[in-house]
Amino acid sequence: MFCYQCQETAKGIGCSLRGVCGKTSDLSNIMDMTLFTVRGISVVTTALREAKVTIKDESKVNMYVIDALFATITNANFDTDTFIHRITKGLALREELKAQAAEAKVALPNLDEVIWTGDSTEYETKGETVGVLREKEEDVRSLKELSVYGIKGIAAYIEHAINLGYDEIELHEFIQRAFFDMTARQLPIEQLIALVLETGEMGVKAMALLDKANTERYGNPEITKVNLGTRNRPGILISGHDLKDMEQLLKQTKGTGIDVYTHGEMLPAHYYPAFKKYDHFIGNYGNSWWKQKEEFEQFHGPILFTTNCIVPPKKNATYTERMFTTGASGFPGCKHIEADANGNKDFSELVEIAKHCEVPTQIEKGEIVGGFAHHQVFQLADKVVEAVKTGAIKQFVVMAGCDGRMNSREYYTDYAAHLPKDEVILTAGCAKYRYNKLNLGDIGGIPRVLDAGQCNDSYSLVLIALKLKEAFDLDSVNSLPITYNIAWYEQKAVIVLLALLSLGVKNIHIGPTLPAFVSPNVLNVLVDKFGLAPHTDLPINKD
Ligand code: SF4
Ligand code: SF3
Repeated sequence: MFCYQCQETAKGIGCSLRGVCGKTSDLSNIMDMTLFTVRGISVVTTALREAKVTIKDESKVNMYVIDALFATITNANFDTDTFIHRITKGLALREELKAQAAEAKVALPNLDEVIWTGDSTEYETKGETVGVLREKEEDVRSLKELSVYGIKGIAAYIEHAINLGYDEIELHEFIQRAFFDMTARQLPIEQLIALVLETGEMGVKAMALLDKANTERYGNPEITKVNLGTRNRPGILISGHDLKDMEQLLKQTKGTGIDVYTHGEMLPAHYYPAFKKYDHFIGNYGNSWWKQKEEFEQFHGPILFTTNCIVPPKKNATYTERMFTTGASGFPGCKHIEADANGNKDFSELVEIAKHCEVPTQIEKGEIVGGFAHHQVFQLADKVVEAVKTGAIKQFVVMAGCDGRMNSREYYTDYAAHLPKDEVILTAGCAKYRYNKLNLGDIGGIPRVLDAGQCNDSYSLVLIALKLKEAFDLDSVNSLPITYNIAWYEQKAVIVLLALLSLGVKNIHIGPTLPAFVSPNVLNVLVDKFGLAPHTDLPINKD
């Protein structure tokens, strides 16, 4: 195996024996083989599209690609069997597409991805040869993987939108054409850089699509106080990013005597008007994803993972048998809830288990405030602009992104805690857990930590920046008093970063380490062209 797609990769170089995340070598090879099938399918679909051939069951093919990519995101799915099933299904789909190409007399490139066949006993060995290191030239590999990781983030976001009935064919065509270009063509470095930026542009579109889906279905997020405590009834804990799952769980638990709590990235579900009507939707339990081993023990009730981040439970964990997965997520031994043909899921088993569980142990109490997505902030725009004009707010600091386990991430807590009192943090994603309980106060009623929502809601932060640019009549977002201090961990933060770059945002600082997959030459390009810098250039304010 070789994997270096996340921030916690071994020694900052790459995981080669076993993933720091818990991914085994055989699973990693099987995931590489899954990406091999995605490349093969993408080569054929793109050749068909270029020849103007209508693809049969196109949405089935598109969904296959999206799901396969999403499932390989860090901490989304640890279940090798589900990937073996995906590969078999993917190879069969590729053959169907090849038959369409033959019928329409569309020539296909003679690539391994297009012609290889084998049975499931061969997948792992084949996977060993088709991973990241198949590309020998370091800078080419670096640029390709930068695009691939961004595309994985896009795939995750559009899967949530598709679940809500929103889709854009342009995004699927882009993803598959990008894999075609990276597989069948020898793109020079300049074109690979262009592909990275195009990935960012598509990231903006994917986040806009998901924002539209979430807000049209559930209303615009609004300022909300989220309870951190518990009450005296058993509960179900829901984690991940999928709001359709959230909705279905709330509907199905209504009137059952079971409460619902969010964990990790599901916290922002509380900000949506449509979910506020459920009086058994109690609050947020616990903290960031990596605290789950301790927090799930104390929750006592069933836990539903709708997406990443899953941390493999310890062998003696008491909650493994209460763990459920759905969507692209999976964990061996945990029950997976499939959607029916209409996208409906049956969570009744969780409800039945919950009825026999102890009530959650209270681990915190009090409230936190969030819900500062674009619509809500626009309503406060006059107040915000006035505060900037009078000098009450001197600077905004965008601290969106992911959280992670490394001790070095305490930097973000210290950085936030010591920010000058006239600076305001704009956040989104699970990175917020490093400072969202610090009680940093407010500036004339504007809280100093404005949480827009999940990592995909970084889109809101972009809209807010554009609104401020307009309000101050500036030529560029780079003239605004905004510092970017982004924390990254997995591939959704990669697409957030590429989206910001594609919008022309400069001087973004990232940490707690630079990505292992960015080669020294590629880093030079990012530094020269965009002023990308490590977070260490933003020291903690010691005044
Ligand atoms: Fe290593 Fe991260 Fe890959 Fe897991 S996802 S194997 S920790 S690089
Ligand atoms: Fe967090 Fe896993 Fe990325 Fe959606 S839940 S931001 S790390």
